[in-house]
Amino acid sequence: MMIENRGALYQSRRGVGGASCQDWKPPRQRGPRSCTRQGSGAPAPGSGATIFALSSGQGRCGIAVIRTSGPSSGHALRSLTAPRDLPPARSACLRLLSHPRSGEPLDHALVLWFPGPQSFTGEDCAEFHVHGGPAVVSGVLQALGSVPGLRPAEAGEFTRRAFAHGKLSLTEVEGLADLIHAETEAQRRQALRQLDGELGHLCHGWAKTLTKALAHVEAYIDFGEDDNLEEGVLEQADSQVRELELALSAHLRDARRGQRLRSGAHVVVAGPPNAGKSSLVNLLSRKPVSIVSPEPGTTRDVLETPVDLAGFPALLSDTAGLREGVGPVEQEGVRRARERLEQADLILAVLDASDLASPSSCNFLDTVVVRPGAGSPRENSQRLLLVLNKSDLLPRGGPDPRPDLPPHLLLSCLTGEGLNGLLEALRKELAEVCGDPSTGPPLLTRVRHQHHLQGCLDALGHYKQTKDLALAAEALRLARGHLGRITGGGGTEEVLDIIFRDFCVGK
Ligand SMILES: Nc1nc2c(ncn2[C@@H]2O[C@H](COP(=O)(O)OP(=O)(O)OP(=O)(O)O)[C@@H](O)[C@H]2O)c(=O)[nH]1
Ligand SMILES: [Mg+2]
Repeated sequence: MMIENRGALYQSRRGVGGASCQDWKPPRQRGPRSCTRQGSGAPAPGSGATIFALSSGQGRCGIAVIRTSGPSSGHALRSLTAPRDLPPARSACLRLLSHPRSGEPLDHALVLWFPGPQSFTGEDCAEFHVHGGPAVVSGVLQALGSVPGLRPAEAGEFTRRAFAHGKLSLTEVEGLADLIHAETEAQRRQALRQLDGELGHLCHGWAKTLTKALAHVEAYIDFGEDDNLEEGVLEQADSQVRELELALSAHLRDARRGQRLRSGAHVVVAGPPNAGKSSLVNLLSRKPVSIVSPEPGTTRDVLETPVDLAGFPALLSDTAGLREGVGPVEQEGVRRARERLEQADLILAVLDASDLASPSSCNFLDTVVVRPGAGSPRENSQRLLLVLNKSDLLPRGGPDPRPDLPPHLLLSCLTGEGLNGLLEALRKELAEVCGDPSTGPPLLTRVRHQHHLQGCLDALGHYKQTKDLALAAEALRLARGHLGRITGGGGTEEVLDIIFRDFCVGK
């Protein structure tokens, strides 16, 4: 905030010097309002009914878990089980399940009773751990459907109820969705950290700082002329805002990383023809994605495959060998390869170690890899790993084929020698590209987080620019509102619908 005109502004608010703040109302609440989890406030759509669903995966399996949530859960449990009394809370008990109408036995199952609010959803919940045969599962689901007040759950409805009852914040809900969809180790770690509330805690910490700054500004508005007001309250608010701006900007710069961790980094394999690019793609993806042949120019299109690369999710692209003076089809392949290179987060540059002096190798080194001393590092945040393939063709134990090259790895796709080293290098590179979920601050994994962080920063920008104390306080409130919305405060129904759509029925 520009504080040089403070005195005049303070006067203007008191109606002495101007009308700019005539409509301003005294702050209703000056004490710290922490942004603790309170639930969404709104009841989950359709809450009141008791819902049930199969919560474990579909298909034949050893054990299947069916659960209910809602006020009739206890009644449902009693209706299906013999003996009919409720088991002790949160203890597994073996019960005979039978159909409440026909009395037909359905299964011997472990049942659990979770009286609300100490349950996943915060409501009364019951779980039936039945044998996983399709007929058992459908029999128990039908039996539950025959209990009055029960209906099948919709996708994500259990989690939506947990959110509505303040059991999970929105970032934790997202963490849970990510955990269910996690396919790689890094994704699992990241999702678990988010589910554990790390991102939420970070936002709460930021919101607390804003609450303090706001309290200082409001105190000045109310008591600016009083002698007993601590010296420099506005300066304190300004320095709190400055620190926060730095922290938020740093996180925003890293936002792409978290998103890559959720959706996969773009790893593009490129190089001159016949270097072994397709062989490497097949080796890394452990399946025959691309045709491999001794004929240069075999790959002409971009071939994509999602892979787990050293624990990180990646979209691996095989591309046409880069060379000039070829027919129109291959030329188009080369154009597509170059286009894909532009979009890469990480380039796996492959050269034939036994053919480094060829014109296509030299050209690739000059144009894509950039030799040491030849120019600037890569412009954007794009990273590159240089791989010299076909090391088996080099004399055993011989000298490095080109010591003047940038740092590189020797590999043989044929024998697999050097693969572990490459995977380790990939792990390090991808930890840079996607962020390392084992260490460091929690990542912003969604555009939604990025949007609100940017909104918060914009509001702080207004705070700094305005000379009007009332507007400055309003900007701080706006900034805090953005942080609150990351964890779910005041979330609109549409946002909630989008987030809960990621869930399956039974979660
Ligand atoms: N000796 C040896 N041969 C290899 C190795 N890797 C690949 N090759 C052979 O090199 C030839 C070209 O391999 P590809 O994987 O098709 O090469 P590419 O770079 O995809 O080729 P284009 O698609 O034509 O650009 C094939 O005959 C492979 O068997 C290796 O590590 N050692
Ligand atoms: Mg190929």
